[in-house]
Amino acid sequence: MEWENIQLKREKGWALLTIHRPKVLNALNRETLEELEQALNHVESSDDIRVLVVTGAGEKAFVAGADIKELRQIPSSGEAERLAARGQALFTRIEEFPIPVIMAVNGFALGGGFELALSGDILLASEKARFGLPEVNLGVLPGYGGTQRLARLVGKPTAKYYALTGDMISAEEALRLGIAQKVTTPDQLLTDASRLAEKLAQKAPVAMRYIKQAINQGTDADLKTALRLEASYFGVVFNTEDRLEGMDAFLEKREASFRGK
Ligand code: CO8
Repeated sequence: MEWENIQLKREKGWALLTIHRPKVLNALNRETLEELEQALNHVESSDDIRVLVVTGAGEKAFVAGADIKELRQIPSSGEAERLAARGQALFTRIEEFPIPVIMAVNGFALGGGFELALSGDILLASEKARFGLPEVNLGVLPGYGGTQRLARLVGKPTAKYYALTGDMISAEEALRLGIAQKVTTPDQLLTDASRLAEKLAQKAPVAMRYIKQAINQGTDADLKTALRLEASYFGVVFNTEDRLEGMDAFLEKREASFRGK
């Protein structure tokens, strides 16, 4: 499928989604949000795509935020609130997406770009990646989930520090804070992301979907409720053909071949 501001490339078992507005460092305007939604619909309806990798076009930026030119022209606070809610819903959809989403952060991931990166499951960063919530410098606040997802990830004081100062976070610091799971050279980033995508594409799809759900939903609940949820998902996944295949493959000393059923 063809879009103006994003590209979707299918690989074997996974797909690469590139935000492609290099002239504005891949800033997210409404049209790009709409196209992202369409691309997610497409990926979700393709059974053979088991992992999604998201990156930014060019060498400089993942996504440098919401499109400030567009933000400047929003006519009313009601309209601003609606746009914030729309972006939040899109990023929540990514967080809850039924397949793993790997964020391959190649450069600036600022404002809405950082918020997009925080909605993925695994974040690989180039040494050149720079994360930050500079909205405070524009007189606004992070409106696509940044205040909440960053605080839940790194704790309230650290999230407040970065949201209040707008300071950028280096790749190394992001790794230390648990924002990034791995840092790699710029040249190696997409190779590492594709290797990881290939690896995950071999795992049991239904199990991966419920692992994501158990962690996402369980960490928002108290421990007892979360453990009940985990046991109930265990029961659901136990009922799949892939569970028999995985256990048989182990006992027969061969590679499992999962069908997502
Ligand atoms: N929006 C629009 N254009 C942008 C953006 C952006 N976020 N970021 C960069 N650009 C454009 C620049 O205007 C410039 O365009 P031109 O060549 O026409 O002048 C081009 O991209 C290249 O950028 P720079 O020349 O600035 O490149 P530098 O290497 O000097 O600087 C930076 C790179 C540091 C990334 C710098 O571009 C920058 O600070 N960008 C803005 C970062 C920012 O503030 N992001 C937060 C935006 S607000 C936001 O994300 C809110 C999310 C919640 C919204 C809720 C909805 C209501």
